[in-house]
Amino acid sequence: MLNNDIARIFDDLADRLEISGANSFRIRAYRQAAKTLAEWPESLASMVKTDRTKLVAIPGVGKDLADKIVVICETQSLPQLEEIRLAVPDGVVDMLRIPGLGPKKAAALFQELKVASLMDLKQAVEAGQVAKLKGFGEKTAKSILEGLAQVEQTGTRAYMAEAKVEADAIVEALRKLPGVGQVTAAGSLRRRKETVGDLDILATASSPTAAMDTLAAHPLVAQVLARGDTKQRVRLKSGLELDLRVVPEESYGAAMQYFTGSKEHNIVIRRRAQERGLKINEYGVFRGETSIAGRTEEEVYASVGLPWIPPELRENRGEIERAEAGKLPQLIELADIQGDLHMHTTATDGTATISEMVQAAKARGLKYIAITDHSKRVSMANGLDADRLRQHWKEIDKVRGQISGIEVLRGIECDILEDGTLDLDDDVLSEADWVIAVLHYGLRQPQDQIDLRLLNAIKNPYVSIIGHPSARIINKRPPVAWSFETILKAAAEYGVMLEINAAYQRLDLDDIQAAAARDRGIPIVISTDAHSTSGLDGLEYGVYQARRAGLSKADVANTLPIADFKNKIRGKRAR
Ligand code: DGT
Ligand code: CA
Ligand code: CA
Repeated sequence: MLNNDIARIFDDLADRLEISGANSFRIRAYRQAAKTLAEWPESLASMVKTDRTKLVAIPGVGKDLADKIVVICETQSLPQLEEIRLAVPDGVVDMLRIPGLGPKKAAALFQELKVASLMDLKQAVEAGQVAKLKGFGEKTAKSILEGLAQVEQTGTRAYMAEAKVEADAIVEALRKLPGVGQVTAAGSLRRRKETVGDLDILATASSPTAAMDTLAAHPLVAQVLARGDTKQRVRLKSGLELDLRVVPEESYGAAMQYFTGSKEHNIVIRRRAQERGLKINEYGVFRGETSIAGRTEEEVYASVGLPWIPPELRENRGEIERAEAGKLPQLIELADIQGDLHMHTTATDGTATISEMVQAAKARGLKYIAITDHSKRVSMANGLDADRLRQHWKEIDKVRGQISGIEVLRGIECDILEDGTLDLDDDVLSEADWVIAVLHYGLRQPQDQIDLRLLNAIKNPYVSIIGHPSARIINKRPPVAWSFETILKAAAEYGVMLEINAAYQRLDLDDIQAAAARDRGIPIVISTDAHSTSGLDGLEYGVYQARRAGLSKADVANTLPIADFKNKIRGKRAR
């Protein structure tokens, strides 16, 4: 049981309780616990084994929750969840994935129309039943139908970050096996796509049978779906499916190239091979019957006249032409990042104090950070008004004096209100070192209003950056209806930076948008938006997205030394 799996059970429980109309206090407690547990740095399963009395020391975890965590770790399930599952079936919970369809509406659909799956829902909308339901109407029915289409497109893919944790565990288990040589996760995971459909693991092994047996017996695996001599497909307990292919040493590079994809990239590579009288497949590169390459990916690319191409770029978005011209970018790496400019503390909805966050950032080798708690509009997260913010900054100053070797900027994550004004006045914003402006509310406003809000923020002299600019949540919430071009132009003109928010459910800007921003000369900042000390480890996901965007170190402002970074902020204010 990974912490994420445990967190998911509490989230699931909260969803079902909410649909069944339970006490909102309990629901909130489960949700808050899910969030805390997902980010908890220690393995809960090992805590249960070694010292379960420590569970209650986790913020928001009382005796009742601690007992539940123990039961989950010991039985892989929770009786309360199984019980409520009978009253609120999975198909009803699925409906919550539709934007704008909350627990109350899901409950009404289930109780009044017996809608118990997305398919039922579609039929009910098409039969006109939903529009007639009290509290729904034509407009809601139409937006549900749009939402259904969106869920069908994106709903079933797993977050790459979650899939990677599982893939890493399985790769490691296979590597330990005697007779196993190389093991790598290929496919969309290796390309660091934000979501993955399934996992594709490649290995070399003296005994494919032993490798497949090890996979089948792995604790993360729920079921073997198919098995051949060198190939096995399994379903993990998380629901994700995984293909293991055992390949010969001399084919390893060819198999990696083939199964890393993308399909679109590989089509062009295959065409280049044909033009050279060669044939490429997962076993190697062949001239007639003779294999001329296949042991390494470098060999495979060299056989079609190309340098090795980083997996993150393999989407046929111009990388092959760039490789041919010797113009592949030197992609940014995690080690290039010197600062993290977006994080929360216990002052609002974080779980660690200022001092703990600073220590944790320093321990991770960061040279500077910005503490950016919420502004007052985010009342659910105990957002700060001007007085509390000034008090909070004093606390930051105190910590600055106590911890050396890392610079701490006094920041704020300031909401851009529905009418386009900022949640805090200029006089207090002018005292900040770093102001992140963000959209949190009114995300369904029409394009004109969204653009107006973002433009107002960009024009404000004290706003340094727009955080999670599109406000999307992957698989859950679409981007705002902005005119991205308009926003880019304004950001470039006013010297406002744009964030790649590294939270793996956000990754916002996305890869294509970040590349467009870079093309306009807009500095990108990759930040974690950490709500806990372990949240600071999420930087890697933002870096992957930046690499997919083709960004180099020079395109990302928080690779700069602090003095240069500060000059960029000052430069903006001077304009
Ligand atoms: P996913 O799983 O939907 O996130 O995306 P991928 O890219 O991992 O796709 P997947 O798992 O279907 O296949 C892994 C890679 O294997 C894919 O990127 C390219 C290669 N591949 C799979 N099937 C075919 C095929 O029929 N033809 C070719 N050329 N390549 C294939
Ligand atoms: Ca895949
Ligand atoms: Ca696959």
